[in-house]
Parts: sequence; structure tokens; C-alpha cells
Amino acid sequence: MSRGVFILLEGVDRCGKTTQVGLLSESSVMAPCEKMNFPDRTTEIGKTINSYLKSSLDLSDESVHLLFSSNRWERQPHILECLQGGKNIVCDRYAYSGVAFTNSKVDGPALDWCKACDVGLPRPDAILFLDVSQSVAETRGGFGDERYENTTHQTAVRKVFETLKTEDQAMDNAPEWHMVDAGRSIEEVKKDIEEIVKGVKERKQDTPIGKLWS
Ligand code: NYM
Repeated sequence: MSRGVFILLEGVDRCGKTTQVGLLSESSVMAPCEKMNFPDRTTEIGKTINSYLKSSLDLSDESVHLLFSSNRWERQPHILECLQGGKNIVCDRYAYSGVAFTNSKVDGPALDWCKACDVGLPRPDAILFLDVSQSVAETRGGFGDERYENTTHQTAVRKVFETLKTEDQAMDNAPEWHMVDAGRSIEEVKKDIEEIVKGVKERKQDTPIGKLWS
């Protein structure tokens, strides 16, 4: 039996990720599928992260970064269980958001420090980066409600994502990166994503599960 594949959708806030993660999780291309999202606000750690994002709790940049990372590590056994059991995963944000949102802060922690906490997590097989201009993202509902949702920070986040892509592309064992033009209609983006995922499955489902950034 082939293992499940691990598909990660990333991007800046309001790029349409959550809609596309929902659609992909219901698509026959991904069946059987487990849908995940980070931060997972349902756990005790996730509840603390939620308070931080809603600005009802203040934490140092390092401290909240470690909580975001820990929130992924607490799901590691479940991720592995799904993949080993032949279940595909579609995930809304992961360690890439973790590094991008922390390292982009003014005088934020260094890139290598940010990455180190997530080294060894199950490695996504592919990252589908939903690329949308900042001006379009900001017209979408809810922008500005949470911490980090301002133009300056989002622009800096985008640059760190670019750096992470470049670093991954220089490694032998890294996820495949696919840039998806997310400024189009929901249907067009969905179709593109499904085509990409078909290819990823063919290439990856009979390879060992990898470890992130190692
Ligand atoms: N975020 C998300 C981080 O700062 N670090 C992380 O590790 C992750 C996974 O949380 N602005 C940020 C990005 C978002 C915010 O995410 C909430 P969402 O997908 O809107 O629930």
C-alpha cells in the first residue's frame, strides 16, 4: 500500500487558503483525506496562541514562536499515523508560516533560530503557495482583525516566504514548491491545485516520509 501524501497550502493572510484547503479536502483527488490547520486553536497551547493573536495576551516573540512550533509537534504523532496509514493530508499553514511570521517582525529572531524549532517535523511533500497581491488580500473580508494583519508586516512575511523557497530549492530533500496565482476565481484556482496534486501523488506516494529541513 502507498503512503498518504502531505500537501501544504501557504500564503499571506486572506490569500484564499482556507477556502481551497476545504475544497481540496473534499476532492476525489485527495480521498481519503485528513484536513488540518495551524495554529490548531483547539488544544491548550492553541488556546494560548489564540489569546495572543486576539491581543488579549502579550508574549515575547521567542515565546510565542515556540508555542506555535509546539502546537505542530503535538500533532506530529497524528500526522505520521495518517501518512503511514495511507491517508492524505491537506494542511492550512505549517512551519513555513511559523518562520515567516516571526522572522519578519521588526528586530525579530534570526531565520535559523526560527527554523531550528521545527527541524525534524514530518516534511510536506509539496507546498502550494497561494500568490495574491497585497492590495487584493486586504480587500478580502476580515483583514485587520488579528495581530500581524497590517500591510507592513504582511509585505515582510512575503519576503521571508521567498527566502524559504530559495533555501528549499537549494536542498536535496525539500518539499516541491508550486506558486499558484490566487487572484483568479475560486474554481480556476481549485482546478489548478487539483492538477498539481495529481502530479505530486504520482511522484511522492511511494517514497519514504521525510523530515523537515534535515
Ligand atoms: N501564524 C501561523 C504564526 O504567526 N505562526 C505560525 O506558526 C502559524 C502556523 O497566525 N496571521 C500566524 C499567521 C496568521 C495567524 O492564522 C493565524 P490563521 O490561518 O488565520 O488561523
